[in-house]
Amino acid sequence: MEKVFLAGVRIKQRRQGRESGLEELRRLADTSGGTAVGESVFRIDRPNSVFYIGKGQVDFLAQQAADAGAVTVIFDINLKPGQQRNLEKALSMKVIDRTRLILDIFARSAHTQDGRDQVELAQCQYLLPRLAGMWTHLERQQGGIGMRGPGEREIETDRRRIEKRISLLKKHLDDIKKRRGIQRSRRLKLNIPVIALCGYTNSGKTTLLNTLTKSDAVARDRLFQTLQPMTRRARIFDRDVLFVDTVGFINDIPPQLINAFHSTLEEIEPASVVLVVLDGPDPDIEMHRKVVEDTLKQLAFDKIPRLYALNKCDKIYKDCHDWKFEKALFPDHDTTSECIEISALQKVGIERLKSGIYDLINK
Ligand SMILES: Nc1nc2c(ncn2[C@@H]2O[C@H](COP(=O)(O)OP(=O)(O)OP(=O)(O)O)[C@@H](O)[C@H]2O)c(=O)[nH]1
Ligand SMILES: [Mg+2]
Repeated sequence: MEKVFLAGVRIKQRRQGRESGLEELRRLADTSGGTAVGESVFRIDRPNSVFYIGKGQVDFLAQQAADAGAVTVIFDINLKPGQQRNLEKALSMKVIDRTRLILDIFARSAHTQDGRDQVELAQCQYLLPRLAGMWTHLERQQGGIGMRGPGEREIETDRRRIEKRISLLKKHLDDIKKRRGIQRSRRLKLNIPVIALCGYTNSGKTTLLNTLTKSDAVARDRLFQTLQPMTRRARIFDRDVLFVDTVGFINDIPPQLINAFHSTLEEIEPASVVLVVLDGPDPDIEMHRKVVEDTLKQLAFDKIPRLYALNKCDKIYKDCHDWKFEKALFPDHDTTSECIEISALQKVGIERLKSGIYDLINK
């Protein structure tokens, strides 16, 4: 396990509700194979162009991370290539930002060729503007004398290689997009309602898909287990339906990933119902719900009727008799979307959920 130091950054004025801790960053780091040996949260007025955080904070961080024996510092914000480079120099350690960390997890989770191509495209796009900086590092390590010339040439060669790779991958992804489009229109012709399971990563989408369709897709307690959409047919009372499992959402999703995974997310498009799966006991549930809603809006899927499943309620209530099974509405909610308490794992509340779906598809 790689020893990592977690660095959170909070902008002082931008305090929205409960300030979330570094719990998610720790989970992300853990999923990508790191062990957190220490952490600090830095409060700043505004990001600075050199290091993002202040110079004094950088010195403090360098000391803390070194004392903890870390070899890598992971930030919970996105850094510009220059900031990342300056931080690596100042800290004498590898610096990973949020996008790079998430890309790394996606790379580990991509088990199909399509998934690997999607991740590689996102990684290439992330890498391209950072190439020049990588050479600076090498130069520093090797003394720099006489290195500039060939180095610059090497970067040019690398850049061209990566650009070529990007256009090849884009072509692959176009083909995937077409293929998925054909499959989708075939499904549409069947005239079977599609129910898309969407939600924050690790909320239990795949577990719910398994429960609803009696399948055995891999569900695990790790972030971004599912990268490829999966469609399963099932019956709800007298109607055939298709459930689609989708890639999980996350706060501050790297733009490169949205682009690369667009064909995956297009599977939500033909849905009659978006079933939003929420991790009920998670203290960040409000943030999760907001991220899901914002992402659906960004993808222009916010007009599709929505139903909420408050999952993992077995962790909230001690036994099944305590369950309210209310079709609770969120306090600040402006629509009449229902929220049904369920446990995908213990298979509780599933009939009620099915009734909710049934009502929506028969509207
Ligand atoms: N206690 C409890 N755990 C659950 C429930 N549903 C899912 N889980 C657990 O939550 C973890 C994540 O479940 P997944 O179904 O893989 O979640 P997901 O939303 O598909 O996650 P990604 O594909 O990674 O985005 C697993 O360890 C599940 O066993 C539930 O109702 N109760
Ligand atoms: Mg999943």
